[in-house]
Amino acid sequence: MPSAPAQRQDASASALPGLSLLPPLDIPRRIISDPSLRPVADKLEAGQRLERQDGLALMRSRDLLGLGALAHAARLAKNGRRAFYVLNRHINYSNVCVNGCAFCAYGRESGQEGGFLLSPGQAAAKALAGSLPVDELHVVGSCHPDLPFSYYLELLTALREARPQAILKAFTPVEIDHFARISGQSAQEVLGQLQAVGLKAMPGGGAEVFAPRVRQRLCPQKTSGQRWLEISGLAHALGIPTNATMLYGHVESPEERVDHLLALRGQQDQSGGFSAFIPLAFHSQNTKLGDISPTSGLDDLRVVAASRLLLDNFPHIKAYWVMLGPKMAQVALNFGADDLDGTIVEERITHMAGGTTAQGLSERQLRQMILAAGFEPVRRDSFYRHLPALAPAEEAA
Ligand code: V47
Repeated sequence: MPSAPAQRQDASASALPGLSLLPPLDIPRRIISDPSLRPVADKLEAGQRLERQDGLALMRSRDLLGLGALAHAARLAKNGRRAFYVLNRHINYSNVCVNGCAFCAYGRESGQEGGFLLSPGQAAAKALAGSLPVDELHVVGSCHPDLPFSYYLELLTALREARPQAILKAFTPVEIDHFARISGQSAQEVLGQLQAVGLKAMPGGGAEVFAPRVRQRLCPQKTSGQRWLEISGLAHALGIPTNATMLYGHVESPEERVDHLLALRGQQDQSGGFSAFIPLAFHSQNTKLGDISPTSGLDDLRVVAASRLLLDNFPHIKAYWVMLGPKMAQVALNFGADDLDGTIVEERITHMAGGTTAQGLSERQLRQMILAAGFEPVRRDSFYRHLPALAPAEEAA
């Protein structure tokens, strides 16, 4: 197995990767049985960009093997057989939130039982727990009704002091929008101040589905899709790479999914700073949408595959093992995904909504999952710079 380069490269070189679209792909056509996927295969073979109707054909198809054949060809062209993971730790600083989203089991109103808030010192103590290295701190919380903007600057300062080697990947565009409102500053000013105290990258949460119809039903108080995209673009202009997500499996239609992905692709054409796209499978337990059934395996893999193919300008697609479950995440590596996310240590958002996966995984477990699925594990940092594995070499299970 080729080993990952041990040297870190210059951060600015890889923070905003140039946009590379898909080259003409070699498609094993005999695997495709759904006739509606043939025009998609034609375009991919010719190196042409997919359009809305292609996205709809993908998002509606039940030809799982055909979807996999198309997406895997795109994955091989983008990332070969590499499968990335990160030694990260999630820090949730608060769940007290003004938004009250119907899909969320994590948020609490002010004064409601189960609400929590960590002081910057308490968050730093969490970041410091454990003896293993942490390459990334993934910091998200809520739109808190009372905290001043200075809290967030103090939070990042405390985390940076606690774990100076870890990259601070913090705050979704929704939180940035909230900070701008409470501080009376522009989103650009807010981002600049956070960057000055150590913000290096941003997670992709809060995107949900951009369609106003869906937002009106699920999260009418939340930042609009247009503003979410705008703030992502502002971060990119400051050299802050960000991620993007789509929460699927609730009230959205195939058209609304495809339009969400095309809006992300359009933003990436303009600002170029998205690193990874993460499809998020809806978990309904303890939410106001508790009667919605879990997503099917077919749908999980179809969304991963359609994302890989439509988001031709995104370098990476994550199969987030917490929401998919480790087994489905392994399979997703053959359906376009090239990243499993990471060690995480403590996860709240999915688990409060009925998620049954472990709280965290060890590096060894992540590497074994990747090897057993037939891929090459690569430890990465938040900028996808390769890092040497901690664990000794293992055999595939
Ligand atoms: O913003 C909330 C979603 C997101 C539920 O950028 C739910 O690297 C499912 O964004 N069922 C948080 N999903 C998670 C997230 C994320 C995770 C891993 C990596 C990255 C990254 C980002 O989870 C929220 C929301 O969109 N969410 N409630 C639920 N009941």
